[in-house]
Amino acid sequence: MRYLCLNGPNLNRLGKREPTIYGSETLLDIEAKLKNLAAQYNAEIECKQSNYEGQLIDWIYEAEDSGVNGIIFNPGAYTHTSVALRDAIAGVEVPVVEVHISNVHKREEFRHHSYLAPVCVGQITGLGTFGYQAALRMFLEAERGE
Ligand code: CA2
Repeated sequence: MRYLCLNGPNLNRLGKREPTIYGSETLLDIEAKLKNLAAQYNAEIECKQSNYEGQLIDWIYEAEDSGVNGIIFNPGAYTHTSVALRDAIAGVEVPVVEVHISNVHKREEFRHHSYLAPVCVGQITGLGTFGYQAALRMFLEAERGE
C-alpha cells in the first residue's frame, strides 16, 4: 500500500519558530517517523510540502491517478480559506484525513471553520505531531482489517 503525506503553507518552518504552538519537531522528524511506521506495515509513504495552493491540488490529482491508497493532509491556513482544495478533495476517490498539530478550536475564531473537513474522512486536531501518525495508523490498521 502507498500513502502520501501532504503539508501546506509554512509547515516547512516547523521546529524553527513557534514551538509553544507547534512543538519542536521539524517536518523531517515527522516524515521520518511516518516512514518508519509505514515500513512496519510493509507500506510506503511519500511526504511532500508546498506553500502553493495549486501545487497541492496537482499532487492530490497525481495521487489519485497513480493509485495512492490514502492521503494525510495538513493544509495549514488553506484549511480556512480554500474552496479550490475542497473541490479537489471532493473530486477524487482517494481518502483524505485532515490533520492539524494545534487544536484549531482552542485558537482564533477564524481557525474554527474548515472548508475541507466535510469532504475528508475525518479531522485530527490538537494531538501535536502525533496526529500524523494517528492518521497513518488508521489507514494501515483499516487495511489489515483491525
Ligand atoms: O495546527 C496546524 O497544524 C495548522 O494547520 C497550522 C497552520 C495554521 O494556519 C492552521 O490554522 C493550523 C500554520 C502552520 C504554520 O507553521 C509554522 C510553524 C513554525 C513557524 C512558522 C509557521
